[in-house]
Amino acid sequence: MPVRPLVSYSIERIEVLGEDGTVDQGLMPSLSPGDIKRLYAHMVLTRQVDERMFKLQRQGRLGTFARVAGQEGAHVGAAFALRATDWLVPAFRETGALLLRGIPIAQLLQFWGGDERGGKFPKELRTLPVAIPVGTHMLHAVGIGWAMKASAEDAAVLTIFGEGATSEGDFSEAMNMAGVFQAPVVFFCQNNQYAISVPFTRQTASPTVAQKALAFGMFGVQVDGNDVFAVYRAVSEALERARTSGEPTLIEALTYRVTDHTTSDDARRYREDEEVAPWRGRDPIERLARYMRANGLLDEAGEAEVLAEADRQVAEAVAAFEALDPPGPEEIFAHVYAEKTAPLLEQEAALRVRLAGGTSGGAGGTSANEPAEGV
Ligand SMILES: Cc1ncc(C[n+]2csc(CCOP(=O)(O)OP(=O)(O)O)c2C)c(N)n1
Repeated sequence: MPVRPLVSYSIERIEVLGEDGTVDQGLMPSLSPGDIKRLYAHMVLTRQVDERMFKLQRQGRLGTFARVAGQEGAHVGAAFALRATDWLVPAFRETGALLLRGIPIAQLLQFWGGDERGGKFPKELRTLPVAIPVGTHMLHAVGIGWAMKASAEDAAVLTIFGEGATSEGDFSEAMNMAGVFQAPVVFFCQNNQYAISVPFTRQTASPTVAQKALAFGMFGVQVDGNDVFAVYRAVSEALERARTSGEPTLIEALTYRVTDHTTSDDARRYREDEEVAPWRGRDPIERLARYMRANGLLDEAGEAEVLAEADRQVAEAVAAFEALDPPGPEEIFAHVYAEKTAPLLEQEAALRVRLAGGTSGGAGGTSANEPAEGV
C-alpha cells in the first residue's frame, strides 16, 4: 500500500509597502490618491484619539482601556475595505475601525468612561458593540453572516480579534460553522504577539495563525500588519470573495503591541525594551507617510494640516464628552437585554433601596451584588 500525501498546503505572506516607503507595484491594491490620503488621515486621527485617551485616563477622566498605537495599519486598513452595507464585529482594540464606521469619538470616550450609553452604537452603522469577553463575538459574526446568506444580501462580515482569542473554543466553533455553512465572514486576527503577558509562542505551537484555516476548510493568509496596503489588499479580496461566493477567509495581520496591554498593565514586567524598540521603528503611519512623501501626496504643510484637523476633532469630542451628564449607577441594568429579565429587575430594585439608604446588604440583607434568594 502506498503512502501518499492527502493534503498539501502552503501559507503565503503578503507584503506590499516596504519599511522604506517603496511599494511592490504588482501587488499594489487599487486605491486612488484620495483614498490614500483618507487612509492616512484616519490613521493619524486614530493615533491622536489614542494618545488623548491615554492622557485622560492618567488624569482620572477616563476608565481602563486598550491602546491601539502601532496597530493602525492593521485595523484601519481592514475596516477601510468595508462597505456601508457590510458588518463590523469588533473586539476591544480597534478604535480606528470604529471611527471609520462613523462611531463618534465622543461616544467612544463615553463607553471607555464607563457610561453604558456609549456602548449602544447607531443601528444603521452595522457595527456590533465592543466585546470585552475574549473571542465570544466571532460567533456573533458567523450568525450575522449566515443570516445574510439566508436572505441573499450582497454583503459580508468582518470580525477582528487578537491571537489570544484563537485559543478560545469560540474561535474553533465560529471557524467551523463558517466553513461548513459557507458564511460570508472575514476573520481578521491582529496578531500583536501578546495576550496580556502571554507571548505568541506560549499561545500556540503553530508557527502562524493563518494556517489554522486549513483545518476548517477555508483560505488563510498572513499579511504584514504594519503595511496598510497589504492589509487592505487581503481584506478587500476576502470581503469580495465572501460577498460573491459566501466563502469565509482567515487573515492574520502580524504586528506588535508596542504599548502596555491596557492602561492597567505594565509590560516592562514581562518583556525587555530591546524586544520592543525595533517595532517602534516599524510604525505603520510613518511607513505610509514615507510612501506618500515620495509620491507627491504629502508634504510638511499637509502633514501639519492633517494633525491639526485630527486634534481639532479630538478637542471637540472631549468637550462634548465632558459636558455629558453622567448617568446614575442604575444605568448598568438598562442595556444588558432589550427587555429586563426578572432577576435584573430584582437586582435593580435592591440597588435603588441601597442607594436610598435602605437595606445595607449586611448580614441577613440582600446585597446589590448578590441575587436575592430564589433568583
Ligand atoms: C473570556 C475572557 N477571558 C479572559 C479575559 C481577560 N483578558 C482580557 S484581554 C486578554 C488577552 C487578549 O489577548 P488577544 O486576544 O491576543 O488580544 P489583545 O489584547 O492582544 O489585543 C485577556 C486574557 C477576558 N476579557 N475574557
